[in-house]
Amino acid sequence: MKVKNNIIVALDLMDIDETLKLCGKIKDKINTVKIGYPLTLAEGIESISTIKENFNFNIICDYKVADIPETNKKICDITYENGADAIICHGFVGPDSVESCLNSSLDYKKELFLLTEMSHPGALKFIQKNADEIAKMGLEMNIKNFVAPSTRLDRLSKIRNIVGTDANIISPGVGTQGGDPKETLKYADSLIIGRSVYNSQNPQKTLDEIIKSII
Ligand code: OMP
Repeated sequence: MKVKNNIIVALDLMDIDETLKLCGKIKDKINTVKIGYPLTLAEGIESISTIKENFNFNIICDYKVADIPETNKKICDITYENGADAIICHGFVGPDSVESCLNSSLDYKKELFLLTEMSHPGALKFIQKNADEIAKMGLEMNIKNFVAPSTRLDRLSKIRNIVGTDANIISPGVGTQGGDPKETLKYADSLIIGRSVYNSQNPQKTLDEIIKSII
């Protein structure tokens, strides 16, 4: 997946018309978006194909898939069938559950991102303690795409060291959660940015400023 300007916009709005309006404003600056439960639960799984048909963006479905293997397969299959180019799954559920997502991505010739450590403060309590092992598991399973936090550059750097330079890391937490775009791109391949863009009075200008700051 080639991410234009190394920026993925998280479309965490809950209204498809508002989302399409935003996409229209930012379509020249980016080519990759992430949608998650907010939009999908509000507007349905057709949100994926609606965005695809209108803008032909790469679409990452952030469903943080975290169930038993059989259920993971159902979730991933239907998400890819509805037009997702990639899905984010959780790693803490273990290798069988992740493998099920990976197999679905291979069946549909699509991509899978493995979430290692999360960006929010609560991640310190449980997931951080196991994030290195989750990253190692992904590497052993031949997973190429990872999610790691921009809010803790030491941890992002550690996860980059584990997964290696060939892996693709996308990093949330830039902007509103405190992560710095340029510093993050020392270790990650792309930034995930939500509120700073979709809550901006002028999303194009905000993106231009971020793009300028990372050159
Ligand atoms: P903002 O904080 O508004 O920029 O949005 C960040 C986006 O990244 C949201 O869609 C979150 O759900 C998502 N995210 C995190 O913030 N932290 C994580 O650890 C993982 C994700 C994610 O998987 O995308």
